[in-house]
Amino acid sequence: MRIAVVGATGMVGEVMLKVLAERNFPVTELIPVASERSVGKEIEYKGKKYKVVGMQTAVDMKADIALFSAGGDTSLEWAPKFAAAGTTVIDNSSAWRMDPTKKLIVPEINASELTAADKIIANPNCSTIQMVLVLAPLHKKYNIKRVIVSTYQSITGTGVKAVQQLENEYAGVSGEMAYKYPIHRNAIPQCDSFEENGYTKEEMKLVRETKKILSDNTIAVTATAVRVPIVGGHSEAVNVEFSNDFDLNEVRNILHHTDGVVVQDNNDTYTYPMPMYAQGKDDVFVGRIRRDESQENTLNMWIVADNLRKGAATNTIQIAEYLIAAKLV
Ligand code: 2RA
Repeated sequence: MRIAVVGATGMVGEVMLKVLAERNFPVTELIPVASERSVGKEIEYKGKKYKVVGMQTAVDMKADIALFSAGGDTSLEWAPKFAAAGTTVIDNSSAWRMDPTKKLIVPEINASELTAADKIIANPNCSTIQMVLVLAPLHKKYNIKRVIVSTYQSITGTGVKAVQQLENEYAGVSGEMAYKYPIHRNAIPQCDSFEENGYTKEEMKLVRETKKILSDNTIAVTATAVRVPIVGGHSEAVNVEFSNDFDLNEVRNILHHTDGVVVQDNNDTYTYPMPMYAQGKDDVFVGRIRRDESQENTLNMWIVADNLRKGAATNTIQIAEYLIAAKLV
């Protein structure tokens, strides 16, 4: 497979290259793509050096699949050009996620929706992916009425500038700010910009994308997204109200048998998910599973995943693996 990685020099792009190699993805030719200022730079993949090329050069090389992580504006401009050249695009930005003509895919949930006609496929937001992977089997069994989610998001979700800001604050030196406020010894209740309704874009991604991926607009979702000074992954406190009652052991058993989900839930051994454990792994970890005693048919959970892996790079590559296995590319 001729594979283009668009945004190859960025944080997610670098993880995509790592995961492609780890999973021994069938890459016959790699096309690292980045903005003009990075053209000519060398990147290494499986011990071989490749020169970064520009967007139009990459379009002309007619990759089979292009894995995009280059921001919404770049995707809006260039994904259609790759698609017109016959390349199937899997995009990590929010540009196409809510487009009614585009599929929003978490392979374990809805890859079967994909057809060969899908030339631009949207990868969901990282905080959405980890939540819906856990919610999907429970929705099927108990029917979700409402979700309340509070997130505790890693600074890696913002990118290199945020990681550098935290390192500078640790070192007590001033530098470029990714956030309006210091992130060291702080929690910032704002991920991305605000919308008219007072919610942030990040919070509304959780609301809108969850309904689309679960194909159920009746699900009520509300979210609060908070940035915290950690790097290993995103954590989420999730409260779910079902139409029907549930058995806690049955919930744990359903999740234990869900592909991509690992249950870490034992108070006696202080076993619960944490970003320091999830970092570098592709699974979504769920624990602190307990009944919400304040309301019937309602469950509390704690969900953690590496936002750069299952939240971005790995989910993208799993979509590509599905396309190949289903002979859709
Ligand atoms: C964030 N989910 O964490 C967003 C984009 N990666 O900032």
